[in-house]
Amino acid sequence: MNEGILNAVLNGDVYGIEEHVQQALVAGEAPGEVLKAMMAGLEQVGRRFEAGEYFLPEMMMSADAFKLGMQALGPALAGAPVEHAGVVLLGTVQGDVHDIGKNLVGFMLEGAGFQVIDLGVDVPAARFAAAVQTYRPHVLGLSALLTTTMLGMQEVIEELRRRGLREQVKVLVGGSPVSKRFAEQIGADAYGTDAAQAVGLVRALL
Ligand code: B1M
Repeated sequence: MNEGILNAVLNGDVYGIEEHVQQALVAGEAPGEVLKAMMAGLEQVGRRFEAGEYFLPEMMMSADAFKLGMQALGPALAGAPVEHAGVVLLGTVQGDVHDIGKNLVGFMLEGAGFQVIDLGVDVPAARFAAAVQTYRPHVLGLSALLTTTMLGMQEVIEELRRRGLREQVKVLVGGSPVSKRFAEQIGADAYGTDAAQAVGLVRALL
């Protein structure tokens, strides 16, 4: 594990992270390994936050460092472009501003050749439904990181039903508090544990 990269995320080193990532890539480290180290850093941030050692400002600096690291890593991780495989609409549900996981899912899907339309964060159910009507995606991907906001996924599915759109789109849900059981309960088509798996699931759904 690249400790320098892990610590750059953990310490919210927004000035140093890009250099750390570039150095690792130049040294021949696999992009997937660099990403693993960045994610391990965020994992530790979460633990420190739970333990009351980190507060919102530290968590935000770490999130910013992660995003800058992703920017530096992006081209290497994406690999060669492939043919257009389908359209995926993505977003984080209402009340939730966590977007790192969602962005990673979107990034991997784009790398796999899907066209990704990202609605961003804090997206109300009505906006998801309207976007399904407008863009006619093959798959709607919903992300939530809070136990409170994951309930918003059910609202999105209900809103799709109300508008007669549910059968037109497959719904994939994900995010750390979400489970396969929860996905089944709310009537989603699939549950993804991580970004790499999400790509396989989207392929399978199509
Ligand atoms: Co917040 N936060 N946060 N946070 N935050 C968590 C999620 C938390 C677990 C921290 C903790 O207590 N240990 C906790 C949630 C507790 C709970 O509900 N169970 C928490 C909390 C409480 C909060 C606030 C309420 C804090 C407060 O204000 N008191 C607040 C809420 C704000 C809001 O949304 N309304 C808040 C705010 C923030 C920041 C803004 C500071 C920042 C987010 C910045 C951003 O995203 N732009 C932040 C961060 C960074 C975190 C942690 C540290 C990291 C999250 C992350 O990006 N992980 C997080 C603790 C942790 O997770 N260890 C925490 C890395 C990312 C790659 O993983 O998002 O899980 P993840 O995505 C994975 C999978 O889940 C999956 O694939 C991804 C890649 O493999 N996946 C999908 C995700 N979406 C998917 C969709 C799919 C498929 C797979 O298909 C569509």
